Formats: sequence, C-alpha cells, structure tokens
Amino acid sequence: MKSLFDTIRQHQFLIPDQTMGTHIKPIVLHAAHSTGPNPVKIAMALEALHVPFEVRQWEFGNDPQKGVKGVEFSKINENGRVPAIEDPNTGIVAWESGACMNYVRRVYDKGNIIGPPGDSAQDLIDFEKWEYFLLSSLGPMTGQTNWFRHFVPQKNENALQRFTEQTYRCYNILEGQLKKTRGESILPSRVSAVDYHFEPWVRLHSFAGLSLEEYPLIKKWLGLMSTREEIQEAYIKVQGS
Ligand SMILES: N[C@@H](CCC(=O)N[C@@H](CS)C(=O)NCC(=O)O)C(=O)O
Repeated sequence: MKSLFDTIRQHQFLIPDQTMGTHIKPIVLHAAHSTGPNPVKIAMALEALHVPFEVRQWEFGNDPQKGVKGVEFSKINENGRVPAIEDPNTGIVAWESGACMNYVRRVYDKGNIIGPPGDSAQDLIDFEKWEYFLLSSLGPMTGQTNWFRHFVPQKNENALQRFTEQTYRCYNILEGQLKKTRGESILPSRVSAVDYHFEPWVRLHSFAGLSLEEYPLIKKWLGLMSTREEIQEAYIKVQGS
C-alpha cells in the first residue's frame, strides 16, 4: 500500500512547483524571538518552493507552555532551540536548521530549484561545504560575538575580540567566494539554499558590531538578497516585517 509520503512524492513529480501550495497541508515552522536568524532561513526555502507553512511563535526561556526550554516545546525539540518543523503531510518532525532545510529540499524540491546548481559530484560537495561552513563557523562565531557584545553578564573583552576576529575571518572567506560570482550568489549561476542559510546571519552584521566596509561583494550580495521576493515574504511571515 502506498504511504502518504509516496503520494506526496508522486504528486510533486506530476505537478509544477507553482501549484504545489494548493494541494499540501501547511508545514508548521516553529520560531521564537522575532529577530533570530535561524527560523527565517527555512521560511525562505518554503517560500521559494511555494510550500504552504504556518509559523508558531515561542518565547525564549523555560515557561512550561510557551518557552523553547519548556516542557511543551521539548516534545518537539529536546534541544530547546528553533527552528523546528512539523510536516503534517508526512508526520516528520525535524530540528536544526540544516536538517530542516535538507528535509524540505529532499521532499519538496524535486525540480532542484534551491539545491546544488549543478549535478556533478563537485557541485554537491560545494553545496554541502558552504552549508556546513555557515552552520559550523560563520553562524556560531557571529552568535558568540553577539553574546559577548550584548548579553554576557560580565564583560569579557578578550572573548569579544576573539569572536569578532573569527567572524571577520569567515567574512574574508565569504568575500573570496563571492568574487567567483561577482557577488550575485554564493554558489555559481543561481541563488540556492546556501544563500538562505547565510543571509539572516550576515544581515545582522551591525548588531554584532561588524562593518561591511571592507567587504564590497558581501555588501552587494546582501543588497541583491534583500530584493528577492521569497526573502522579503519570509521576513514578513516570521518576523512581521
Ligand atoms: N544550530 C541551531 C541553532 C539554533 C538556535 O540557536 N536558535 C536560536 C534562535 S535563532 C534559539 O532557539 N535560541 C534559544 C535559546 O538559546 O534558548 C540551528 O541551526 O538550528
């Protein structure tokens, strides 16, 4: 007997992406704290693929019913962080933005609209290495810079300097990659989910106390990203503007 999952896969194969939204139950995207960079990435991908979704907002902290560290949310993500997604079409629950993104791609991007722009083994590796670079380096370094600049209970200038330098180091790497595309996308030839992973983190550079003065291509890329409809829509749905 065919599972619902098989039905969806077949369904997608048969109908164009643009009409998918009318046949699929909305995915629940769990988010919190309106300016956090991680949930909005997933909204960008869902928007780009015309997959319907609804946003459920949680609070930071351990309120049992409303908090990301509370008992209710721990049933969805025991790590107490957002994003998480629940897909009523398949019964799948995912957390960690990389896992959420790749689930969305595997199930809802049969036309490869936001995946690796080419189909060689190198294209796949290039996609993964930039995705992992954001998830393991640029994102966490920026997060720590934010923590030591704004939230740490006792100032620690050494730590702030260390994470600021490390974030700039990541910006240097990104600027070098953007030279290959004249700042149009992180991977050559078109915008992909990799750009969605980076955009919310780099957008928040000034909150982290970082300047893009020495990064003209990052600046250009960020400007181009902000004109894209799926990105604008994602911010409206997740952050309200
Ligand atoms: N590695 C995780 C990071 C998720 C994360 O740190 N999310 C922030 C919001 S953007 C969060 O939930 N913070 C809540 C907390 O730290 O209590 C991912 O990529 O999904």
